[in-house]
Amino acid sequence: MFDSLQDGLKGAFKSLRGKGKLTESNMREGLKLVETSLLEADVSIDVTRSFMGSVTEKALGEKVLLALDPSEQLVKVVYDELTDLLGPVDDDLRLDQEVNIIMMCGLQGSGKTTTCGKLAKLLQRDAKITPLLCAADLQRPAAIDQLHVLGDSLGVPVYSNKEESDPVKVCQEAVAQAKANKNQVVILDTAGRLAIDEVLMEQLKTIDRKVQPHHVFLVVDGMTGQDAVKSAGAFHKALELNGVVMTKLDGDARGGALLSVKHVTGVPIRFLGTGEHLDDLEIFRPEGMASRILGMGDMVALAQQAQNLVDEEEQKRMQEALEKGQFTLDDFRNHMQKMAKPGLMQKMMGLLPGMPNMREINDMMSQGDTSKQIRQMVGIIDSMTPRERKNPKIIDPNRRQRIAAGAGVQAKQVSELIKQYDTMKPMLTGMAGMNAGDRMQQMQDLQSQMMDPSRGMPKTKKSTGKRLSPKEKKKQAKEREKRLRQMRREKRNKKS
Ligand SMILES: Nc1nc2c(ncn2[C@@H]2O[C@H](COP(=O)(O)OP(=O)(O)O)[C@@H](O)[C@H]2O)c(=O)[nH]1
Ligand SMILES: [Mg+2]
Repeated sequence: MFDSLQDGLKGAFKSLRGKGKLTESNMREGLKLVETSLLEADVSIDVTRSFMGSVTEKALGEKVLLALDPSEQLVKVVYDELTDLLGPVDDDLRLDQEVNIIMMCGLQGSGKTTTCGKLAKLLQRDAKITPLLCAADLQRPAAIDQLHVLGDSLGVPVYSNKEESDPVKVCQEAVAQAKANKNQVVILDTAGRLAIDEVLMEQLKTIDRKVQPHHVFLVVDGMTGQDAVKSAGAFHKALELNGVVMTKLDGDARGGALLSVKHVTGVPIRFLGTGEHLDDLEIFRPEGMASRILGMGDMVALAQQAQNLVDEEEQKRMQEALEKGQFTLDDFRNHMQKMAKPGLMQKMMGLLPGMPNMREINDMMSQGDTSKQIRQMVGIIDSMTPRERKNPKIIDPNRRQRIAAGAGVQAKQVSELIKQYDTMKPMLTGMAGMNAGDRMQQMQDLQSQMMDPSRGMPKTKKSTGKRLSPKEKKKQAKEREKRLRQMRREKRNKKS
C-alpha cells in the first residue's frame, strides 16, 4: 500500500542520511524530495503546500539541525505531521439510540455494498450486534440481490422491497422493521452513479432529511486518486458527512488521496477497506497509517490481523514464548502455515517494516500462489535439523546447500527465509509486553537500522581532504562520546 509515497520519502531520508552533518541548505534539498514524493503520490497541491509549510518550519529548527541524527529527526517531524493531518480519529459509533442508522454513500463501484457487509461483520464480531442491512440501491436490480447474498453469508438480515421505487420509503420501512425486530443498527446501502449528478445528490439529501441517519459515511475508492477528492468535496457539500471509508487500499493505491480527502472534507477517516473479503475492514488509526506511509510498518494492525487468526490458547503460548525472547523457526513455520489463507500473507507482509513493498510482494506472489510459497517455506524449515531450527546461525554454506537440496529449492531461498525470520524475531520478541509509546520508539529504531545498516557502529568518516579546526575536532569528539553513551544505554536497556 502507498508504494510511491513510501518509496519517495524513503529516498529523501536516505539521501539526507548520506550527507553526514546536515546544514540548512541540504535539509532544504531533502525537504524538496519530500515535497516531490507527496505530489507524485497524488497528494493535492494545496495539501502538499500546507504540509510542507509546517514540516519545513520544524525541520529547520535548531533541535533538528543540531540533533545527532538529523535525518532521523526529520522522519519524526514528517511522522508527526502526517499523524496530525490524518487525525483526529473518531472511532466511536455512539450506538446509543434504540435504532442507530448508518448511511453509506459514494460513487458507483466505490465499495459501498461491500463495506456494508464488512461493517455488519465487524459489528457482529466486536460489538455483538446483528444489524439490519437495507437495500436502498434501486438503480440496478442486481444490487438488491448482491446485498442479500452478503447478508446470507453473514447471517445478517436484509430488508428489501422490489415493488417499491422510492428509496426513501424503503429506508423508512427498514427502520420500522429494525424497531420491531430490535435490531440496534440499520445500515443503508444507497445507490451510486458513475459521476456525481444532481438527481443522485437530491435523492441522498431526501433520505438524509426524512430518515435522519445518525451517521453518514462516504465510501471512497482509494485507487481513483484525485477524482476521489473531487467527488468527496461534492458529497460533503450536499450532505453533512461524519465519516469517510476509503476502500481498495490493498491495490496500488498511491495513498495521496487519503491525505487529500481528509484535508478537503475535514471529516474523520473511520475505516479502511483492504481487500475483497468481509474481514478486510480496518478501524483507521492515524499513527498506524503514518507509520505505513513512512515504511515503518504497522505493528498494531499486524497484531490485530494475527489475533483474528490464531485461537486464544495458542496466542497465550506465543506471547509467553515471545516474552522469554523465544521465537523459534518452528514458531515461524507454524505462523506461516496459519497464513496460508489467500491474500492474507501479502497483507501481513505489507504491514511489516522492512519487507518489500506491496508491488514487489504481489509480483512475487503472483508468480505462484501464496499457499505454494508457504509450502516452500515450510519445506525449507522441515529440511533443517532441530538444532538448526533452534539456532539458524550455525547454518553455513554447506548446511545451506543440504537444506536447499532437501527442500528442492535454491540455496538463496534458504538465506532469504532466514533473513525474514531474523527481521521478524527481534520485532516480535522485543514488542511483546511493551506499551504503545515504547513500541513506537522500537519501530523507529528498527526503521533507522534498516535504512542504515551501519548505525550502531562507530562511523568511519571518509576523508574530505580538508583539515578540521581544533574547535571542530573537539565538537566531533563530543558527538562521538555522546553516541557511545547512547549505544551503551541502548545495550543496557536491551539487557534489562
Ligand atoms: N480489492 C478490493 N476490492 C474491493 C474493496 N471494496 C470493494 N471492492 C470491490 O469493488 C467492487 C465494487 O464494490 P461494491 O461494494 O459493489 O461497490 P458499490 O457499487 O459502491 O456498492 C467489487 O468488485 C468489490 O469486491 C476493497 O477494499 N479492496
Ligand atoms: Mg452497491
